[in-house]
Amino acid sequence: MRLLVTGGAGFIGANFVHGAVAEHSVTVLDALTYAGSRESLAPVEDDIRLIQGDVGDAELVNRLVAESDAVVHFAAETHVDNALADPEPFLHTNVIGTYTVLEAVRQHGVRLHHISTDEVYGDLELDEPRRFTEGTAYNPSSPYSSTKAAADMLVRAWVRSYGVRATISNCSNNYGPYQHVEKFIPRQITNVLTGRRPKLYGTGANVRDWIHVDDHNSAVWRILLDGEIGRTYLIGAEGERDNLSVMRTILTLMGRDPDDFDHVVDRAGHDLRYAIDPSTLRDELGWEPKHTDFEDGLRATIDWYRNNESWWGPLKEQVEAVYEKRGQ
Ligand code: NAD
Ligand code: TDX
Repeated sequence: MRLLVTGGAGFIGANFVHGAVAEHSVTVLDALTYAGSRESLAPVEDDIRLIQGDVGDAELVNRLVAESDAVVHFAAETHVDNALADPEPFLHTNVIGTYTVLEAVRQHGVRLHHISTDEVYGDLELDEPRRFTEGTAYNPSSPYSSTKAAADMLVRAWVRSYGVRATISNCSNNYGPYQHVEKFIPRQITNVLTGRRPKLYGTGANVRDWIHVDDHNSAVWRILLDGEIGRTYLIGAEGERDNLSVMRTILTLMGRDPDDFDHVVDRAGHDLRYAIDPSTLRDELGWEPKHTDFEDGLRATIDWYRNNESWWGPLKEQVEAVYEKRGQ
């Protein structure tokens, strides 16, 4: 296939591209914002075409979509804390960017897979048995999740109104190599590696449902190849953990005292718990996650950050300076 991967220089997109080049011809469209980097695509740089550009640039997107058999749309502004500080880029990239992709795939009849998040469903209580399913009502809490929800709604409307051939997936929290050091797990690992104390928001009771990035991407492939047009699939690996436990596990795996971290100012409107019921994907498309041992996955991720300081080192100071200003 000739694949157009938007946001392919970001965390999940780059891991996706690394796995795609063996069998497919890949064009990456990425604005190379602070969150994207050429270095993330260095292992495959000779095998891909990387176009630096904005997913909201209709002329450019139209031209690239016309040359493609399928689009996998990862490009987004993704960090909740940044969205709280300045929502505008989230409106542009997540909403207008998705609209621009939809108009182009509509014009050229190209298959689209739209990447979304479980955060569109809002949050759950800690003790409720319910998990998110494909039928859960949208109830986003943050400027980030509301723009992702808006994008999902546009995709659904373009399928129904214009017959666009699209699928959507809503995945839980990813971890693994090439994740920006602004995010929870890489931030704590690189704090330890640079002699800083890790930072936990509030009490750390918030629960996230962790999945290894390779498992997310293997699910995306299942949906792209065999998913039913118009459908939404939830992706998760039954990996619920509270932030305090994850923090203590990282510290222990890095040979530190598990309580050697700071409690910092909590996030405004902080979603309490996310949890995905992945049974539809498993039962209908036969997908299974491979990285089922979270500690093993974390250990390998810690090793990756230890061995790739040249990738994250240049980003670290500035990220921590911004957090420090916010008291986090
Ligand atoms: P990321 O922030 O690491 O990467 C985003 C990429 O998009 C970057 O390379 C950036 O340069 C690019 N980009 C941003 N604005 C752009 C624009 N206007 N035009 C073109 N490119 C632009 O994000 P990620 O964690 O890899 O997330 C990828 C997708 O997966 C997003 O849609 C996100 O909502 C979704 N998602 C992420 C997670 C997670 O845990 N990280 C979980 C579920 C869903
Ligand atoms: O330093 C920190 N300390 C801390 O306690 C940071 C950066 C975060 N946290 C907490 C906040 C969350 O409860 O850890 C949890 C995870 O935080 P993030 O890594 O910012 O992820 P989250 O807000 O859960 O959103 C992520 O998963 C869903 C991605 O950033 C989104 O793009 C994705 O859609």
